[in-house]
Amino acid sequence: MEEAVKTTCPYCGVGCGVIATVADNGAVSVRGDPDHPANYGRLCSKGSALAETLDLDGRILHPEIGGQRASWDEALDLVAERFARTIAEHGPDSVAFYVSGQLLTEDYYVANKLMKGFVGSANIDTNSRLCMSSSVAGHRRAFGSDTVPGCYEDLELADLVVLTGSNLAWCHPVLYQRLAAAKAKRPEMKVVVIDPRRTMTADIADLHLAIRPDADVALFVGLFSHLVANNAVDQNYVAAHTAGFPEVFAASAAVSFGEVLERTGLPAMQLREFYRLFTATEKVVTCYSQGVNQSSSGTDKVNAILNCHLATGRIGRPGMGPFSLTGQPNAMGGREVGGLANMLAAHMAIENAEDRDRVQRFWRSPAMAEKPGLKAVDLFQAVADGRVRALWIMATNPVVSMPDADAVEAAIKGCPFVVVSDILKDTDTVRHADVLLPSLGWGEKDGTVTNSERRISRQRPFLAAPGEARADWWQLAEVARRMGFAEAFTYAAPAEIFSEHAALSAFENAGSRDFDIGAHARLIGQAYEALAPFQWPQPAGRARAESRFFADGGFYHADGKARFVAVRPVDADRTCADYPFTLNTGRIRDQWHTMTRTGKSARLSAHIAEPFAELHPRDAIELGVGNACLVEIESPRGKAVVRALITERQARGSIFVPMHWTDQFAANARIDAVVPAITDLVSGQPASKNVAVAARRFKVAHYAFAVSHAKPTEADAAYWALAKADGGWRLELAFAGPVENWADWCRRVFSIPKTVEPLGYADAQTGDVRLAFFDGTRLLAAFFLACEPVAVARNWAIAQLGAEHTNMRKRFGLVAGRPGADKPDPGATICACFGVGVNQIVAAVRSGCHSVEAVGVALNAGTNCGSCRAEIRGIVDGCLATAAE
Ligand SMILES: Nc1nc2c(c(=O)[nH]1)N[C@H]1C(S)=C(S)[C@@H](COP(=O)(O)OP(=O)(O)OC[C@H]3O[C@@H](n4cnc5c(=O)[nH]c(N)nc54)[C@H](O)[C@@H]3O)O[C@H]1N2
Ligand SMILES: Nc1nc2c(c(=O)[nH]1)N[C@H]1C(S)=C(S)[C@@H](COP(=O)(O)OP(=O)(O)OC[C@H]3O[C@@H](n4cnc5c(=O)[nH]c(N)nc54)[C@H](O)[C@@H]3O)O[C@H]1N2
Ligand code: SF4
Ligand SMILES: [Mo]
Repeated sequence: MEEAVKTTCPYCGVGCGVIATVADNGAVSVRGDPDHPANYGRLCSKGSALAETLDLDGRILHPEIGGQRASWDEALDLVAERFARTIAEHGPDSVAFYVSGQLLTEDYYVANKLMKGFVGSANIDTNSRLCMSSSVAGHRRAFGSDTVPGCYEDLELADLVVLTGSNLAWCHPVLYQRLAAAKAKRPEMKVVVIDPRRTMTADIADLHLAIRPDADVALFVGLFSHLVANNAVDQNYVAAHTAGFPEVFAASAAVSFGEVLERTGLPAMQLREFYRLFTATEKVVTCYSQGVNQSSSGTDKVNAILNCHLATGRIGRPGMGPFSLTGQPNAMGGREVGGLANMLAAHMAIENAEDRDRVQRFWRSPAMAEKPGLKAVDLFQAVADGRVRALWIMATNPVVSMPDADAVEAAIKGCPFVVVSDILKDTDTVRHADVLLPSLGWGEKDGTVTNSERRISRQRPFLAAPGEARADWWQLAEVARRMGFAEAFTYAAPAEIFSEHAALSAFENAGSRDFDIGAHARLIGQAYEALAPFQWPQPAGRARAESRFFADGGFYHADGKARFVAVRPVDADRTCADYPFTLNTGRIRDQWHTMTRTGKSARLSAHIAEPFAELHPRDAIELGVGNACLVEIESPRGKAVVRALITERQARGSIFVPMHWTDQFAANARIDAVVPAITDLVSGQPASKNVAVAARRFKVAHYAFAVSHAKPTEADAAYWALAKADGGWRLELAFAGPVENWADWCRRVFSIPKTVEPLGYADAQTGDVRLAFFDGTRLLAAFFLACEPVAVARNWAIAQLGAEHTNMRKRFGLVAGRPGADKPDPGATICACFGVGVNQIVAAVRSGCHSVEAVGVALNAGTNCGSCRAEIRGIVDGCLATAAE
């Protein structure tokens, strides 16, 4: 019997409901949950491909100590003993946890309770430091609490949606689709995108402001002055519910329009138009994400935005408000349990003695942390210099995602005792673990997550635990018991943890704290199993009609008023003669972070299969970098080598490189090795989007492309980038010089038996080499080498892995590296769901499909998850424009 289980997508903070079905033969399929209020049935390309990421390839199936298989008892005893001993010898601050917004709330709650209430240190920080901490700090300064006031519906109800530092189309695709659909229905609705790059999100924008890096404070300070000058201030709201207006008024007045123009680099017309729209429109939502948070002025950027919404009283009402988009599936849940080093549980403050006392009484804890702990960057610094001597890393990959990543790797390597809980055996971080604990992954684990609009949903298991893998909360509770805290960690199931968390949120609360889910404090067994998605707050016995905050004030500072925060624009140009470019880093549509899951899907890997650097065409010319050449990016911290992608979407002087590639997928593309650990002074969040770098052509003698049935072993090449492909793997390569015997090289890297002779040729004149290895009618590997970037059609070559090569003509066709006349090259994949390539779309446009919809009818492209619709529109528009010339 097929079983359909309602659960939640494990990727972005939109938090879409998913229905997973397991067929009798074990095959899993997923679809959007039509009843879930985040997505109403929609899923993006990553959500739709979830079933392709669930295989057990590379999973850790049992604990390991020093690389050797161990029993759970041995591993847990060792972790408890080493942590206890380190604490006894060096004090509670000599140990630390580094956790993740991808933990479930239950896991996170237990980790935080153990460290802050029982170890007695606040040295627990999380990858949310790299993600949300500027928003948390900005919210707390303005509101007195870390509250996101609005909900998703506001984006549909607004007349103006401002997206700043957010690539919503790629990073929160279903929310983007909801916005795009609302705008299609009400074309008078305006969208403004503020981003130094022209991203796919700008596709639906009425106005795109290509702002200079980190000029956001200037932009919003200028807006504040404009609102005041044009009588847009809501005097009643400001008088009744806020404090600090005069100071901000004075600070803003000190920044002239001319200064704003200069700092933002925007044309005056555009800036005026944005200010006019914002001033004239009552229903405004301002959404922001990492272009705001990941900055040395991140917290000020947040407050500059909040100031404008507070001044106009546009907050907490339908279609109005500031909206911080959370990145990870449970970034919000992590904030609820107080997982950051400078927070306490249930939105209480660690620096507040009453709060500490309250939590201590509730937990009956022997040793409460008395001061904030180390924030991520400082934490790894403390690991490096030996202040932290035992570290537990859970559900995050800091060797890839932390700034100054090589120094972080060295710190982890040098740490006397490192525990890693992960699902994969081989990641850039896992490889340095002394103790490796196998965790449950999505589909196996059981608990709750909270999305960007404060909606708590269940993640339910539908697969059996593989091998000996166990839940993260269980691992933590077992170690806590072994450290002597058995009574406080008796949990037998996640429901018990959730109800304790809910009870703490209501404990001595009575409306004094925003986070209150007391209605669920006695949730057990079946009720927890059946828990439907709900938005907080949900206090016990006091039904709340409104799920938004602050329309009528009620802020969480002692006087109930919000604070305006006087912020000043700062000079953020870090470039100099040696490092003349600004490196900006971020995400692509179809990969998730360090690729440990999305990298398993051939379909998702087809969208962009290689690490790249987006360069402006004029910069590329000056650097002598042609399209598809390799480019080296260097800062004083490190280097990376990636493919050049030349595009007008990129501003001059600025380079965009994705954050995703790891040492597992490329030779040298961990971009955080290049990013220095510059942080926001208030939040401690690293500035990942504004790095001074040098760029140059990476000179190589040969470029190559290969497809292989077997996973290639580590290639000794100057450059390589590996990706999953249908029927095997694809490998981009470059070599500094010739290799003695190319056939032998291929045999070694593609695990081909010595007995298999290649079909192919080496052209001494052009330097081209083409080799194909067959096992009967099946292709084992094909290798194409040239002195220029290899022009062979990638999708065609990949398709040969699955094809039957019945006769010699076909086999020679492969070596010639040309698609047969019968099989045109589909080009780079645009629609991941149906595998439709750019060439196919261009052909469809040429044959009369002049809209995204028409292309959809002809090719199905863009008709499933819709994530690629913006790209299809770009291709259609591009073709039509070319045709009109
Ligand atoms: N496909 C995909 N989706 C994801 C993720 C993923 O890995 N892959 N990760 C999730 C997570 S954890 C997060 S945090 C979110 C992040 O979601 P986003 O914040 O939307 O994504 P980013 O690409 O990091 O950065 C957003 C934009 O900020 C712009 N930017 C850079 N500097 C500035 C600046 O100074 N000012 C302004 N206004 N903009 C600037 C960048 O050009 C970039 O387009 O995505 C989530 N969704
Ligand atoms: N340069 C640059 N750096 C960045 C960013 C950027 O924009 N630019 N963005 C930053 C942001 S916003 C974020 S959120 C981080 C993300 O960076 P990371 O958190 O380091 O990235 P992930 O790949 O999501 O790491 C999750 C790890 O947990 C494992 N895992 C998956 N599920 C589970 C589970 O259930 N339990 C356990 N124990 N393990 C599991 C995965 O295999 C993987 O190793 O990167 C940050 N770094
Ligand atoms: S938008 Fe996509 S990645 Fe984000 S939760 Fe929904 S399906 Fe998952
Ligand atoms: Mo994030």
